[in-house]
Amino acid sequence: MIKRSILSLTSAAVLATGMHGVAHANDPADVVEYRQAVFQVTKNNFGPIADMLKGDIEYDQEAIKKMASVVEMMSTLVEGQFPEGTGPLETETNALMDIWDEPEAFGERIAEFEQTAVTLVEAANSGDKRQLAAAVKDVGASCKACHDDFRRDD
Ligand code: ASC
Repeated sequence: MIKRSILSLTSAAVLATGMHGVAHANDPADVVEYRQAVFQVTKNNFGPIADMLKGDIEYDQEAIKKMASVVEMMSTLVEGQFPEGTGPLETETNALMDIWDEPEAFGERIAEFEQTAVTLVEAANSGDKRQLAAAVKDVGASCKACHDDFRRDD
C-alpha cells in the first residue's frame, strides 16, 4: 500500500517535470528567462572574482575556486539556449537577430566562453594570482566580444 503511494507520487513528479519540459520547449519567454538566469548566475560568480583581484573585496581563495567552477558550469549551459523562435522578432529579448543570421560566428563565441572558463577554473585552482588575472581578462574579453556583436545595447 505504502509502496503504491510512493509509486504514484513518483509518477506524478515525473509527469510534472515532463510537462514543465514541454512548456519550456514551446514557450519562448521561458527559454529567455532560463538563459537570462544562466547569464545572471555567471555575472554573480564572475564579478566577485574580478573584484577580489582588484582588492575591492576581501580575497578568498576557496570562494574563488567555487565561483570559477560555477562560471565554467554556466558556460556549458549556453549552447542550445538560442533555438529558432526565441529571437527579437518573436519575443522580448536583448539577443540580436545576428545570432540566428550568423550561427557559426555565434557558435565560435560560445566555444570561446567555454574554453576561457575552463582556463579560469585551472587558474583558480592553481592559486596563482597572476595566472588568475590573465584568465579573468580572457573570460571578460570573451563576454564583451559576444555582447558587442550579439546583444542589444541597453
Ligand atoms: C562582467 C560582466 C560582464 C562582463 C563584461 C566584460 O563582469 O557582468 O558582462 O564582465 O562586462 O567586458
